[in-house]
Parts: sequence; structure tokens; C-alpha cells
Amino acid sequence: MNFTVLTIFPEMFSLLLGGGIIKRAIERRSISVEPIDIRDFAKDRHRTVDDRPYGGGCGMVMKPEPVTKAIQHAKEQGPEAYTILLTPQGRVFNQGVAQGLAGHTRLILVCGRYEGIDERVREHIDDELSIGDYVLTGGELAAMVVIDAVSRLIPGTLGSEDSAREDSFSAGLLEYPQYTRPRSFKGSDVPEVLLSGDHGTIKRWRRQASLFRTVLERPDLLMEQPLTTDDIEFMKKLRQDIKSIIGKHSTAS
Ligand code: 6GU
Repeated sequence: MNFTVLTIFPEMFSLLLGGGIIKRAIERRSISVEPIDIRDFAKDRHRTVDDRPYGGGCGMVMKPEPVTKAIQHAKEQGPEAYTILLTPQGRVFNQGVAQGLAGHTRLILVCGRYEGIDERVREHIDDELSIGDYVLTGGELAAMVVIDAVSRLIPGTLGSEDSAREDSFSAGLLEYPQYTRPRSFKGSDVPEVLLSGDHGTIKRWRRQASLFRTVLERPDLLMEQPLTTDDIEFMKKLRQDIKSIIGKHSTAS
């Protein structure tokens, strides 16, 4: 996977390239990340990339020429590239979108800045993504989020292939609790079942712990999730337990 990032702050990406799993993936050539400075495509000696909006209003708009020239330059390195604009107006990025993007060989990520980007740049864009319903000062952090999430789905990036397949959102549920040594930490013990060596029982306990967390924190995820009869039985039991507790307390008061 090749990521080309078009930005007026290429130095921000040293954060991503400086260490950790992404750096290792680049060294192993499972991915490449190339930040390109949009200012290099400005025509004046001040390297101007923004201007005032027609019609008036506050803030500045990114000029179309430097951005479209940068996109053209990036496409020359690989015309099959899929071009994405990072903007709060985009569709919301999630694990499913990351999986879709992982199927491409080359992504061009265009980082918007200022109050916006000239509308005519959109003709050169295949897709628009946002990383959530809040406003950032620019698309750079969003681009890093996309690069990170997509990179870990590319074979060779993670140590073991299982870590990408088994984690929270690929399974559609939140992750079950994890423990490592020591067995007892400040009076809090590792659940007995995890020490049992009984893989079937451990698997079922983890599934139910995942369901429990998901019901409490992200019930929306369970609406589109295939559930087994064992899952449903567990949740019915949970519902009954909750009803009993509420019943006890309402007769008491
Ligand atoms: Cl992609 N850009 C900006 N500026 N703000 C955002 C965003 C993107 N996603 C969420 N907020």
C-alpha cells in the first residue's frame, strides 16, 4: 500500500513515521508514506496556497491550482490511485471503510486546511472522509488516523495476522478484558477461568465479556451483528438478573 499525502504541513507526519509499528511497516516495505508539500505547487514566490472567499465571509479558502497540480503530480506516480479528501463534510470513517481502502494499492490523501477548499477541486476527488463529528484545524490528523487504521490491515504490518482479524471492530463487538502477570495486582486478581487452561470455557467467557461490554457501552453495534443462540441466552440471563436486582430495590424503597 502506498500513501501519498498532500498537505501544507508535511512535517506533521514525522510523528507517524518516527517510530512504532508504522515505521517498522515502512522498513519492511509493506507500506510507503510520502508527504508532499502543496506549497511546492504554488506559482508565486510567496508560495501562496490560500485566498479570500468570493462572496465575502471570514477565513481563507485553499486555492484550486496548487492542490489540483499536487493531485496531478501524485497521480502521475500511479494513475490507479484512489483520491480522498479529508474534511468534516465527508462520510464518517470506520473499520468497514478502512477494510475497503485496504483493497486499493495506492491512496492519495488530500488534507484540507483553513475554512475550506475551492469547490472545483472536488472534480479530482474520488471520496471524502471525516473521522468523526467534531472540527479539527486541518485534515492532517485525520489522514494519520486513516493511514494507521488501513496500514494495520495490510499483510506484513502486524506481527501476527490474527491481531487484525480478532480485534474489536472486525469482530463487531468490543474487546474482552485482557490480563497479564502478576496474577494478583494491588488486591485485584486475574479471573480464575483464564488460569484454567480450558480453551472452550475461556473462549465462551471472553465472548460473553465482549457482549457485556458492548451492551453497556455500544449497544448500537449489536443491531447489525450476527448473534448465536448462546449469545441470546446469555443476554436473556443478563436481562433477568438486572430485572431481579431492580425488583429487589424497588420493593425495598
Ligand atoms: Cl477529516 N478534517 C477536519 N478539519 N476536521 C475533522 C475531520 C477532518 N474529521 C473530523 N473532524
